[in-house]
Amino acid sequence: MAYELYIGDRMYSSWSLRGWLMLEKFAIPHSTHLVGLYSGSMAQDLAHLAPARLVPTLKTDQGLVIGESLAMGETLAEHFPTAGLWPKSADQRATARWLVTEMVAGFSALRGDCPMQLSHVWKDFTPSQAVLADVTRIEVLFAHARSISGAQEGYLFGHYSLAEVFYTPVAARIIGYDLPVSAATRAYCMLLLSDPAVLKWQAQAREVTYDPEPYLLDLDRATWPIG
Ligand SMILES: N[C@@H](CCC(=O)N[C@@H](CS)C(=O)NCC(=O)O)C(=O)O
Repeated sequence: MAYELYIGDRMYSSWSLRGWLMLEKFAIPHSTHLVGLYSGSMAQDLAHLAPARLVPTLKTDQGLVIGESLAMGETLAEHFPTAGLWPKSADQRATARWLVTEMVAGFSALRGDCPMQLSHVWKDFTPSQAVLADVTRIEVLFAHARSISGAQEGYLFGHYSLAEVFYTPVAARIIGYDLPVSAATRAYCMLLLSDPAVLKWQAQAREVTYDPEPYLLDLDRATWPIG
């Protein structure tokens, strides 16, 4: 039995993207099941995995169901200890866990005001002070990670880890709403969003059309800057 991942709509489900990246980027064999997050059939589609009720949900190769993203990541790191989901160095691993857990528990203004979408860039979006504070905090955390790892550019801990998995949808929000960040943070966001796995996910996301479009804003759009 291979790992089975249940995901929601690729265009909008930031957590689903995380769940998929933690399998796809570490070459863990899996199959993917799309559930009807925006079509209304989600509860029915996930009923056989209860008490899991959100996407992503993972069913392991042993048939165990895990219904929270961080629990999925930690479990996969245990099952595949040489795959590099967490950094090897204990200090870097602790710091990566810090970044990931702060993301899982926080940035509520950014997450609430700037829902992930992978189709276009909203022009002239005016972020609230709370969103700006979240973005500043994210940049502080990135700088801290680099001070621990010594990685001046590229991946935060020198190689792709769960930190990149959890911050890829954050990068999509920063780019998709053209939020003000340093050149270094923008370059890091572009690196995450240029990943071939993310581009594959995005291409599949764009095969689906929505009417009405979720999270519509009364703003002009620019094209997504990658691809
Ligand atoms: N804490 C969960 C969050 C998952 C989550 O909120 N997923 C959203 C989609 S991105 C969802 O299933 N929403 C449906 C709902 O809230 O009913 C995790 O870490 O996996």
